[in-house]
Amino acid sequence: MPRPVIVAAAQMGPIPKTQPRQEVVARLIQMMERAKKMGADIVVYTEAALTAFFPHWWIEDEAELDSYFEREMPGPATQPLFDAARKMGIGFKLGYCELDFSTGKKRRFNTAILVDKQGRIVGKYRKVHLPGVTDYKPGYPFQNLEKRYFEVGDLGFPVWETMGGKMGLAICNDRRWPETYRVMGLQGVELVMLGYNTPTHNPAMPETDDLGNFHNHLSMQSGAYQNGTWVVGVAKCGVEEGVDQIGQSCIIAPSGEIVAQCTTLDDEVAVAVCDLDRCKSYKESIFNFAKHRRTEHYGLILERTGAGSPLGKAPV
Ligand code: ING
Repeated sequence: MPRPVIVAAAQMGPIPKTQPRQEVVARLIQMMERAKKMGADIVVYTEAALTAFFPHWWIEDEAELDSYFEREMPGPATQPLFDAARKMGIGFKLGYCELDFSTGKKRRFNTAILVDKQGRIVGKYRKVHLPGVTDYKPGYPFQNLEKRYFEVGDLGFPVWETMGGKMGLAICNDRRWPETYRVMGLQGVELVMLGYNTPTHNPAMPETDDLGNFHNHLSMQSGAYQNGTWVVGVAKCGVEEGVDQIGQSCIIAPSGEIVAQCTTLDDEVAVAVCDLDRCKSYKESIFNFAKHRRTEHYGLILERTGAGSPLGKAPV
């Protein structure tokens, strides 16, 4: 029987690096109110939804770098978002940059949390696939220094039973890797929520610039179809601190079809009724992993081709 969850993709236009957190949170709440009016149960915000995407520039000063991170969640600037959500009875996924001191030393992560309709943080994910480099690239119009500013996520790809279904999180570059969806697919995920900051120009691979939007949707549509799950991908888009970023936030069905899409490069809410029961027909037929996957053969095939173990290191 149908299990509809109404999901809103809350796409964000640029966040100027001078825009105070409070003003950004007011933008998030405005979109939450619009989503609520459209009947949404859950609002999906983008990656690094509280600040400009600072990995695009070189930062020497530690205090400046830390100014883009949250020491607590919710903190004074984000508490109003949690209060508004609880008042409206709506859940949300928020991407932000996390300062963690739980191990006794300062650690920085590119993080996403899942908050239920009572305002409780039911899930946290830290970005695993960090693109870019650790050193400055002279001559590039902008940098990608995620490997310099963040540690690799240490929480895996969990799936939580909440708000009527099995839900998982990912962040930006994660969406390009099949393992991201499959590790959650093996846990029965029905709704993957992710955000992205993706420039229209890739200085390291300029020949693919005209394929940016295609690769964006290709990655998420494949992940949805091959794991029988809904996928919601939400952009931070438009020209942010001189970097032009793609939009086309979308909501994708387990069939791989895009059922809702943003069409501007600014704050915009797109909503769809996601019947989580539509996952079943894929999970129980063409992608019934128990019946059709042959993991015992993948190792043999890869050994024969000399490509190493299916989950191990790629050949150099
Ligand atoms: N950004 C980009 C992404 O994976 C990138 C990196 C840019 C990849 C352009 C390809 C082309 O969408 C983040 N933040 O991961």
